Amino acid sequence: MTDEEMTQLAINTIRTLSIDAVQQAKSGHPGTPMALAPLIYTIWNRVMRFDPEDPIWPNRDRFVLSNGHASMLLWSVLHLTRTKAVNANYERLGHVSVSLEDIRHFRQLDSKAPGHPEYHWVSGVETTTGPLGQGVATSVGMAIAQKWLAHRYNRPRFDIFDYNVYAVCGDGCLMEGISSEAASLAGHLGLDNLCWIYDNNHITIEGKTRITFTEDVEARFLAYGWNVLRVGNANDLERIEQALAIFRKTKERPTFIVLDSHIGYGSPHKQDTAAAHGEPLGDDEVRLCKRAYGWPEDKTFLVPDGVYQHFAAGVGARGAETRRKWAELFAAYRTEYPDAAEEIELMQRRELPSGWDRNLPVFAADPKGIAGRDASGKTLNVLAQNIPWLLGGSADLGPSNKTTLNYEGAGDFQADNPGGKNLHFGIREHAMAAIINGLSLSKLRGYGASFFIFSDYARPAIRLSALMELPTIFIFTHDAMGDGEDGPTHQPVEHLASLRAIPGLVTLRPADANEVIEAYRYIMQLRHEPAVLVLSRQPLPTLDRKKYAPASGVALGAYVLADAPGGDPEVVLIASGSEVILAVEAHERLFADGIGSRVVSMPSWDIFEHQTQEYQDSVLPPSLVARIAVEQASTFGWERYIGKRGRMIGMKTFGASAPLKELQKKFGFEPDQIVAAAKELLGKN
Ligand SMILES: Cc1ncc(C[n+]2csc(CCOP(=O)(O)OP(=O)(O)O)c2C)c(N)n1
Ligand SMILES: [Mg+2]
Repeated sequence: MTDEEMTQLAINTIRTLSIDAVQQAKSGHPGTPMALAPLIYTIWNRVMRFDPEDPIWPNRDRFVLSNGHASMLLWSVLHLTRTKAVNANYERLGHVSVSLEDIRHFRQLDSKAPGHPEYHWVSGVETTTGPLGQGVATSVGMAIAQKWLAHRYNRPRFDIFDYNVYAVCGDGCLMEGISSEAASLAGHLGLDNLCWIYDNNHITIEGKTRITFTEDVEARFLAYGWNVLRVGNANDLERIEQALAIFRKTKERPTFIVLDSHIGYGSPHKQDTAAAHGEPLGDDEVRLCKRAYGWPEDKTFLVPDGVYQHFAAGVGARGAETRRKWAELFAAYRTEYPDAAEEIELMQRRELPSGWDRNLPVFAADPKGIAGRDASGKTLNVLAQNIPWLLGGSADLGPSNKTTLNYEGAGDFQADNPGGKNLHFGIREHAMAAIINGLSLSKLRGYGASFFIFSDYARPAIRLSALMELPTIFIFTHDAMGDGEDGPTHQPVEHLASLRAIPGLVTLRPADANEVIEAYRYIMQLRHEPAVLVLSRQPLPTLDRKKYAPASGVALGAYVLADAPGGDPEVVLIASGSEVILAVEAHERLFADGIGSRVVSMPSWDIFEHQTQEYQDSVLPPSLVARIAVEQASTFGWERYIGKRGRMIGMKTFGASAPLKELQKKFGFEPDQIVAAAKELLGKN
């Protein structure tokens, strides 16, 4: 067999595995894998530096399949390259990541060939994709990470980090706003390590793109500052290879390759139609496709002789050699630069450097207090100095969010200063959150910030953080009605409830400056969960921790802050954030009136629910049914803590534009109103 024939056989193996898997599953997306098999083949077998033996080797090239519905491309190539599995402790397991059995069970329970690429579930998947646009936006974070890592760790003769990032996307990805945000930023930053390949097939689910998407995409990317290339035939391997070679030589600009393709390539009745996008071809059409490829029509899930070896000789050999050289390089680097090498190793395991929490501030009791965002800014500035790879920024609200790192040498990340620790995302919350995911997937500790109200603009990517189990950090300030005069457009109501509903996401709303520090202490130690920190704009009194319980209770999610004498309260007041101080004042007044109450500070439902039942019952004794929750947010969900007989002082409407004091009065967030509710509940009014 000639080389060319072998290559064609390998490409058709990707095609037919994809076709057979979709047919067997009776669902899935065959058309795009049929069209893009040559592209995937070329990137993987001819270009990428990826060692199937170690899919988490730090200097591997990254591959992102942003059009995640074409997942069979990835399952085919991971299988054919015999990529090995690793576990959550970053140990190599010896067996293959995606077996032929998995592919036979495409989209079935427990198969390592699920419907869409899932990071964490299948080794070799660099990021979860499926929500269109997320993959390409995340790839920008990966490219930023490479630039930052190279700047910090490379030394003369030691190119420890010099990998490239490849992302494949379709019409859907490019229609989604997030990709425009991300492409605009990538162009601004001149990320020449980033290559997007656009599957220009003129088809989406509803038909031809001429019904919705007729702009000049190439001109748009040129305007973003990208180098734009075009390959007019998706089956032309030499042209694809050439375009990828141009990418690798291009400096100071990311590369955008437009690849003209035919969805369902080879299918006599479905090629170039939307019907090829998202349904099985049908038995007859499958036969006709196989005939067109010169494939045995009756064979299913066939991997012809020589195909595994062909991938082993391509990406396998190149990857092994590159990784071997890198390992040698890194060994020498470790001798010359032991501290830098140790940082790299810690980072890979998501561990913290020793002394990571030294010099954290402690705030003395102060009735005037300090805003959550200010306490956060002080804490973050200390942590970022202790943890070199903690970096991030805001979507243009740094001065308001107090997330700017202003210590000497922190610097701004820009094309000409890739070592800067302040990222400027511009007003692009959605891309920001995806980029934070990309940083985290590259093992940096990334944070992103905005007003809490705009968490909505970032939410789809935050959700993916949780799905991927990434320790990302989102810092949202102006957490309730604190920006009073800005009015209801800027006052979050349902946001806490909505984020609390995301499985695995740790949402924290601290009550005072010391709770902010403890929240950070908790967050920094997370390795597999994202966290959202919800902070006040306005000053909050710093509680006297000699009088009240220590703020370390934050690590338990909720804790008894103040209690009735003898620990035998008639009523419990549960609050988070800025409302905790109101509950404390109500508690003091109730005490003066001879009513024993308990104040529970509850910064995090999620953390609290992970405590033992015994602890939870000690904070909220089941027999104590007189319960009042106070939170400047939607009442939605609080029933679980206040029970049928409890009261909730929360928001059932949007807020209003007025000074905070007036809003607090109007909506019931005053100690007297809490006292009145408690007395009413106890029948003592
Ligand atoms: C954010 C988002 N919206 C909608 C979908 C549902 N969806 C999946 S694929 C698709 C069409 C995508 O068209 P294109 O990217 O051109 O893919 P092709 O059919 O060409 O492979 C849609 C609407 C999705 N996955 N994500
Ligand atoms: Mg398309």
